[in-house]
Amino acid sequence: MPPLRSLGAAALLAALALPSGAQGRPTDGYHTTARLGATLDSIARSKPALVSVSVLATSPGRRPVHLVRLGADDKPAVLILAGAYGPQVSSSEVALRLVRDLARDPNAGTLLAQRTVYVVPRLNPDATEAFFGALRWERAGNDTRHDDDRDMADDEDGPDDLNGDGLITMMRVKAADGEWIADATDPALMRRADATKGERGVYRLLIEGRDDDRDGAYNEDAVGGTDLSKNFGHNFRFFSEHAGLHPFSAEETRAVAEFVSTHDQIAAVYVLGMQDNLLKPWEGRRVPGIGGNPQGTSAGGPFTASLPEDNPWFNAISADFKRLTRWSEGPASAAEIGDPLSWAYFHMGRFAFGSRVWWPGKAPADSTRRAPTPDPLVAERNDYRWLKANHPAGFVEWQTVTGFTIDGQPVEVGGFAPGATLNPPGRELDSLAARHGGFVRKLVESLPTVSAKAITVTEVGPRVYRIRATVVNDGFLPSNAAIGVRSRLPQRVRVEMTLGRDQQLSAGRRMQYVNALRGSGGSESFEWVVVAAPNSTVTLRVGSPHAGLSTQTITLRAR
Ligand SMILES: [Ca+2]
Ligand SMILES: [Ca+2]
Ligand SMILES: [Ca+2]
Ligand SMILES: [Ca+2]
Repeated sequence: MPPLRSLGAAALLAALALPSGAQGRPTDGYHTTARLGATLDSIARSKPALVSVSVLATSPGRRPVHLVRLGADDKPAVLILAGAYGPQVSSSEVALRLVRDLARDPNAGTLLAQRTVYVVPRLNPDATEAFFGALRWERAGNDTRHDDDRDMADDEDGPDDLNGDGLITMMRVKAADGEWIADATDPALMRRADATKGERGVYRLLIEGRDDDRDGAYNEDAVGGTDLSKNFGHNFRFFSEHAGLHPFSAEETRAVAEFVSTHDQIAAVYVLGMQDNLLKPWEGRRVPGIGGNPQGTSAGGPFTASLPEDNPWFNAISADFKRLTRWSEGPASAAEIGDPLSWAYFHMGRFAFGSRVWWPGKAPADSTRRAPTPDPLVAERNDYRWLKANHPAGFVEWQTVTGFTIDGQPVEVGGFAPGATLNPPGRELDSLAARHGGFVRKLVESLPTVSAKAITVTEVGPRVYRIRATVVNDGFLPSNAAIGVRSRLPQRVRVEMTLGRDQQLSAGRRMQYVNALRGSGGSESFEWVVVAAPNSTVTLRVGSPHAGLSTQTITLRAR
């Protein structure tokens, strides 16, 4: 381990220092993709034996999608995937800090000699640019041009900043066909009128901006093509907004798919994104498939729920997450539609865990403004009240725009600031990353660890030897998830006996596979009978890239 005061470490610390001066800008502490790349390079230069950075893909906007590797390239690995949903920049920032903190940690060397951590910190750099521009808005699509409204013109009507605050929020305007009303308890919040309660809509609620192409629709075709958090293969929705033409139509998502497909050593995936199965673990169950046929077959269609056999492991890792992060509740998972988390589990057969990264805390109860029960705005109300108390710039109070009307009606602009419920102030990113970092270490330590133990050789006759071995998983997680046993991805634990030219196998098999060995000592025993010269050797190779490979040379003599 080089001394901390080496030039490399000093450069590393300098590169990650938050910019001083210019206080309170929402981008303080956040990294543009150019700065992200420079910072990763600086970390890699300071720890060349431990960290390497490469470019996994180039976005349609010609921006690099970085891939970081920590540790050796051929050890059981965790893949951390962040930044698929553009507005959630916090995920990239946490991923960057996870790399930094692991590279700095003097104790990580031992762990990373046996394990690999791959990190894709920002899958959608094109969309993320909207966070850093002079005009901030929640942009989900990459730079692929797309004619959202199929009027033969691309990107002709995007949002416009009507009130000049540098943010794209919402606008509301009174209209006879409006479907929205201001909430009675918190009038800054908008909700759909509930006709079953006799409520009538008053407002139209639109994204802030003009009808640039005068087709009667507002901001119907902005810049931004494919939302990469919807472009993965599981439960992909054709023709849905920003999903892309087909699964993996985007260069960036295809690169992830190719990377995982060619890296059998990846045992688990941690997605920093919009889907959660750590605060609320997936509850696997058997769902009847098409025509009553079992799911996971060609007749029954794909799985729509995780497998019940995997429940204990999702529950256990969730318990680790809650204990180590001290989070017990958070926002609900976004729908699992073309997202990287469900793809990693259902298609790639990996244990896959997802966290929402950051969210507003719990707002204190307000006795003067009692919310209705049940509350149709339960999540928004909490976020609104929390932001007003802790980060008032996160909500723009409604204000009438001067000199702009729609159908003769005045227009008000307001609502949540772009990304306000997804990205904390920059000063909180280090401690946020430390929370995730504790969990990542635990996950890396939990990977399956398979080896051959209790190898015995017995002479059962002249030149005839019986070999016994027990294949044991000393890691915490099973050697394969139940979904992985079904999909045969990643490859199962292989037990391979290799003999010399003058040796013969008279019982047992040269090569066999183990479906799944549970963790914490789960084992299976094997036996071979070999005809060979005394004191000659055979080789026993056990394991798989994601659960560890071990090779033993066994000498044939009576013990
Ligand atoms: Ca168009
Ligand atoms: Ca468009
Ligand atoms: Ca604005
Ligand atoms: Ca328009």
